[in-house]
Amino acid sequence: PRAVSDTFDPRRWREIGVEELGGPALTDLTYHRAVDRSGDGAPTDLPCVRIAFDRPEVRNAFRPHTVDELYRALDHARLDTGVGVILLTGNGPSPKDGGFAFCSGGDQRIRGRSGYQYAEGETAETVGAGQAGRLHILEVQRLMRTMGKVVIAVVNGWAAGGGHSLHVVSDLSIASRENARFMQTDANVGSFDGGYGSAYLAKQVGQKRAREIFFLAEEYSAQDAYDWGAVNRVVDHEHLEDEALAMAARIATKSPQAIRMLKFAFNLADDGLMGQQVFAGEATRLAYMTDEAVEGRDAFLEHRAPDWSSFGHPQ
Ligand code: S0N
Repeated sequence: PRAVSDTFDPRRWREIGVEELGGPALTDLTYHRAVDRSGDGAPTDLPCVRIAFDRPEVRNAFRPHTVDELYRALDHARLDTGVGVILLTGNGPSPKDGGFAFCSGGDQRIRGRSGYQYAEGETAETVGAGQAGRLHILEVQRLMRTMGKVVIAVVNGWAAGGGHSLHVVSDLSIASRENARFMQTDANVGSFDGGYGSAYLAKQVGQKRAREIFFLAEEYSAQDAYDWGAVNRVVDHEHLEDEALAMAARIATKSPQAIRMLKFAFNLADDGLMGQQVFAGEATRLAYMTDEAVEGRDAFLEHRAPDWSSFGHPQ
């Protein structure tokens, strides 16, 4: 594949095309599967994908169409049982000025009074009423949060506004020592993420620090983010994706079920009843695998009373 960013090694990836993804070709993102090309034959897939914002000329700001594509790619990765880790990052640097960005949040050029218009050039009047003014980046946040796979934010440049929130909601974050920069600009532009972007950030860095990050909207570095507990690792820019792939490979050596249950356990208390629902759904799925649950199903289908006698009452 073509090199889509300065940290991208084409030998380590293959592009996931529309025949695999389904639907129209991606315009605002790139989507790749990690591969092992060390053997003699065809490359073999590794359990990791790379989803990257591909609008470097606007610091990888997302428009509604970008968000639609992000949801599609994330859900495709969720459904692929061969994938355990999703790297979320930004392509670049910008061809205009060489600037680096992970994501700078909502595209302010197309923000209407009722939210974000569906596409550049369109207005609330030219799209269907149900499509105008959506803030469906929050649906993406929920998908990242509730998918039983590990999402790693690979912060190669600016993480600002809604881009900052995407890093916050990711399970892990790795940041470029030289180019990652963080700023929560929501209050600069009269926009606010009152959900995970702020309240969950406070869980990570503490209330005073989170309020400072939002109320002052000052720039902070990868090292600051590390010191405050907001990123896991700070690495040299040139090794950023190597480190991300190494982390993904290490996670791939772990029990997928344990990772999934742990992620939902970490989420549970902060996500309230929704967190309990997601965790409990997994408990039910595991219970279905027991002879006891099979007896309950079979008894119903065979029109007889269930016989629980061989299962006892666990201590
Ligand atoms: C990222 C910043 C700090 C980078 O500064 P730098 O390096 O000086 O570059 P610039 O010269 O400013 O930018 C280069 C070019 O890119 C354009 N551009 C940058 N960001 C955006 C953007 N977000 N939208 C549109 N264009 C952007 C610049 O205009 C420039 O273009 P040219 O060369 O043509 O002039 C700096 O760029 C910056 O501060 N950017 C804005 C960051 C921002 O305020 N983002 C929006 C914040 N709000 C949201 O994201 C809301 C998101 C949302 O949907 C939401 C809603 C409800 C609840 C939750 C959320 C959520 O947060 O997820």
